[in-house]
Amino acid sequence: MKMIMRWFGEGNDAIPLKHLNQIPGVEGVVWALHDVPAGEVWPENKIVEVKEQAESQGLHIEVVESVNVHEDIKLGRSTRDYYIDNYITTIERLAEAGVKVICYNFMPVFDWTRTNLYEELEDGSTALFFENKKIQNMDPNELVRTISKNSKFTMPGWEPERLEQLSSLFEQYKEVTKEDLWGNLQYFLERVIPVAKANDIKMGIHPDDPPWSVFGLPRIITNKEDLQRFIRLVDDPYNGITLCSGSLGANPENNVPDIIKQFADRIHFAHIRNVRTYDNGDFIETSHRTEDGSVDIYKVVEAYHESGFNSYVRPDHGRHIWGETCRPGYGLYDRGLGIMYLWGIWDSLQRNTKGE
Ligand code: DNO
Ligand code: MN
Repeated sequence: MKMIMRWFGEGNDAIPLKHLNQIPGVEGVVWALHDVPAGEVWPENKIVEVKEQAESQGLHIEVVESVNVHEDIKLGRSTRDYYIDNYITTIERLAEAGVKVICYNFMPVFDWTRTNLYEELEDGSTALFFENKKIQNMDPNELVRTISKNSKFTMPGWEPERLEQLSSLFEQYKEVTKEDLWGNLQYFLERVIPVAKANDIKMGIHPDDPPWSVFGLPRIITNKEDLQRFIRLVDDPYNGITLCSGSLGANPENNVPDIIKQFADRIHFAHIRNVRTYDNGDFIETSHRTEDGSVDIYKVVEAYHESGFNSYVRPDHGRHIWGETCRPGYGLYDRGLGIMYLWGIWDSLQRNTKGE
């Protein structure tokens, strides 16, 4: 496992790079230029700036999350070629800076969706929560207000300028079926994957979060069958997956360890976190420990280990603990604890395999 931590950039993340570097086994940051709107080319000087900041603290920048896909590409509008060209230029510039993996998603309008960013767990810690009934009766604008109001940081996927066009986006998606979305994804991949390959950058799609349709918008990367269809759209190792145990695990029908074993050679980036699921479709993010949630994190790590996985891993989200005030899901402490849990499992599996 190549352990990395997400970092939102100077001034946009309360956690100093130095602190990330102090977590055992962390070798790099997962980053993005969060102030560049989806669809625009990432400026070279800003890429170099992040590279220099990270490297000065002994951390590499080999994984980017996310280069967001412009809505016109997902909608299949005639302007998509312009945005795909921009995407390609960004890929080339990132390759130049030494980036090896790009994580992205193909979810219409919203990225991850939760109803409360600070739901209290039994021990007084707080975590991101999804309440199924609440979302079914909710106006999407209200959700946007809740999310933006509750965070002093810009939340990736919830950028105000993108969300200003909410009603017009919803109007446009009315016409778009799941099959249309598959077609638009294929169109995007057929142009982007050859460039990624030529630049030795592996693309990893992040599954939909939650892995089902929200607000009637189509969602297509939700389970094993979808992933199977996805990898065949462009059957090339550079067309890969960011396997998120928490996103897929929000649906109890998804057997995450099994999915990992099936797609191991196409997983370029692993997000590992736990969620506790409920029969009514609610779920809450918990600590990484298997006993605390519904995803068997031991078996998740074991599945990677058995598959000879040697790519990037991040602890994805964590709870807010020890009085930390920070970006929802991205505190230092619980993610640090998560990393040590993952190393604990990994290191003992290593020893057992070697018979030491
Ligand atoms: C949820 C998170 C996501 C992820 C984006 C990637 O599990 O990892 O917010 O960052 O969907 O594009
Ligand atoms: Mn994830």
